[in-house]
Amino acid sequence: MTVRKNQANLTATEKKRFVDALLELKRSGRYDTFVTTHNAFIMSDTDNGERVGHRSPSFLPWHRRFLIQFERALQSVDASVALPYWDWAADRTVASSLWADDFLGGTGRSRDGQVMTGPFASAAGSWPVTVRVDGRDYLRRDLGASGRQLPTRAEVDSVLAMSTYDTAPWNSASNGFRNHVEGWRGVNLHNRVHVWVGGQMATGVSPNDPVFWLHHAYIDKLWADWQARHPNSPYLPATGTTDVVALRDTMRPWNDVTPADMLDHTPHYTYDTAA
Ligand SMILES: [Cu+2]
Repeated sequence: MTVRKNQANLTATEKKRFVDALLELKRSGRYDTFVTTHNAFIMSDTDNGERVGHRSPSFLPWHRRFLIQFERALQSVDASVALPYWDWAADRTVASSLWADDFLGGTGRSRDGQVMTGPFASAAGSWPVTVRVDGRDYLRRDLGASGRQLPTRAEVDSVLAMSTYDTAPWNSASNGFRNHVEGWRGVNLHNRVHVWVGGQMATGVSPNDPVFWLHHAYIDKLWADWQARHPNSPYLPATGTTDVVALRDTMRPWNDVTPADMLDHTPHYTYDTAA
């Protein structure tokens, strides 16, 4: 059974096996297919057109399915691996063990943002950035640049308190839990974390940085936490809405999975906490 753990509680062995599985997916070319898929959706999801992966109600079920697929790929390399999650409201500084040399490595150097430490540093030779939007082929970060702050626990709790899943017009202008957790409106949780990390994480090719998966695993957990807090609040919209994935509509690119299929995460994985 897959148990997703807080990254802060991983053992040295768990970190090494996770990193080694990432490096093997990268070496085999499978990793980059995930980067390509994510960027294609970032580029095509629009507020007034068809929208599936982002700025829409299906942001949460789409990323849940995307992470399950990625986690299965990791497990095809090492069956003991599960995606860890990063609670950025708790581990909120560059001194977090998340950014140590034995895990994801640290921030980029000032000259060009290049990550110089850890297994994903360009000089280590195992992490070429091939799916990219400019000429730079090295992983970049700018953790907490310009005094930016990660969301606080109080801000997370204010979003978890919202009882309505999503509202018309079902995009970046919406009220409700989904758009507040995604971050286009209000205190801004998910989007702000991408910006705080900087580098590729602040672009459409954000899965080039392995922290993408830990960030989204925590966003996914917040959805589960919200469901536990609001057991009578359904996914919305319930039925046919132009350009928007309703509860029982299939989602691209898989075309065999609906938001309804993704509401319960427990057939796929559980968490290390009761929530
Ligand atoms: Cu994201």
